[in-house]
Amino acid sequence: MTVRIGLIGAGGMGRAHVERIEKELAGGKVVAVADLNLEGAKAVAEPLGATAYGSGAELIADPNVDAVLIATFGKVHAPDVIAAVKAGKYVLCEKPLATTAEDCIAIMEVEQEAGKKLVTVGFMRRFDKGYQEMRALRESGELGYATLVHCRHRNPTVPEGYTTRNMIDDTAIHEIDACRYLLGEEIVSVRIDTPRATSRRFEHLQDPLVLVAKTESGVLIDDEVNVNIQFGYSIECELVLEAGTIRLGDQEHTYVRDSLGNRNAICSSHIDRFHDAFNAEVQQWIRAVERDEHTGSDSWDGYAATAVVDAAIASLEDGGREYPVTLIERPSLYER
Ligand code: ISE
Repeated sequence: MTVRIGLIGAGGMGRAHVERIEKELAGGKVVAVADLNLEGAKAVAEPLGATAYGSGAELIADPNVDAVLIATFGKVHAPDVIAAVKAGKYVLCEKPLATTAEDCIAIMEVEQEAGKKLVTVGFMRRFDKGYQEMRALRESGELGYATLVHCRHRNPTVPEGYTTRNMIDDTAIHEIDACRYLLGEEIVSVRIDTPRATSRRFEHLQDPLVLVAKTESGVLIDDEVNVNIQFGYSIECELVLEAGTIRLGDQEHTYVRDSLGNRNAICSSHIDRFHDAFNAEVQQWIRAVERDEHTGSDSWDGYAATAVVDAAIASLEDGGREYPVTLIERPSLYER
């Protein structure tokens, strides 16, 4: 069976997904593309022989669409996710699931009414071999239990429309989920520290910032979010355990050694840095849809991460005070 996919969002992320589905993955075909900018949707749809729509709602209602891939901005995700679930269609929604915990709860409610998990949240780092090995080694217990996680999330630059809020809900949300995944526990409190700002930013941004969080067992997480670092896209993560540390490998495939020293190329964006992880994630989703199964992160993961985001934003607006993260009771649909 070929899974007929409807893509909502014809921007950079959406186009990268089309490219992988058409050229690198098996079992899926993009049959419809929607974007509020209809011309943008047509530009992506026409070469594929797909139908273009000017809204997510029309695409979701198309009977030729089996499953929906959402790659729009986080703040417009919720209505499309809810409509897709109500239509009984599997959804792979790019992170964040929604930009408020309230919207994530609304999504979980319709999913519970549907009676099965239909929503996968695009936390692609869970498909990165480095993070997977880190988690497996921690779980083995060989190095004792975790006490700290040090994370660094550096982007070369961001566009003018990107806000300080986005540093948390669009950028740090990756580490929030990655730490939940690595540690297997929830985050219970968070604060935002604001160091001296870089001059290489748009005036309206508070860049860099550091998110400091604590988990149920007391593990301390620090995440440097630094989105105008100029030199490239750079993700670091070190898990500190009682008897050793585990550091995420870098992005290199080869090293050059010459008169200038030892070096490897540096990625310029998440699309190349996590290319293999994205492929693994989308391929697994297509295979699962074929079998009428859920895969990957679920709406609870989307909700729990956004609840941390909400508390972090409250901290940022309140001079960096520590805020508790309060979660609703986990509905049985999402029990592990
Ligand atoms: C973007 O949406 C991503 O998901 C990238 O991984 C992240 O590095 C970037 O800051 C976000 O804006």
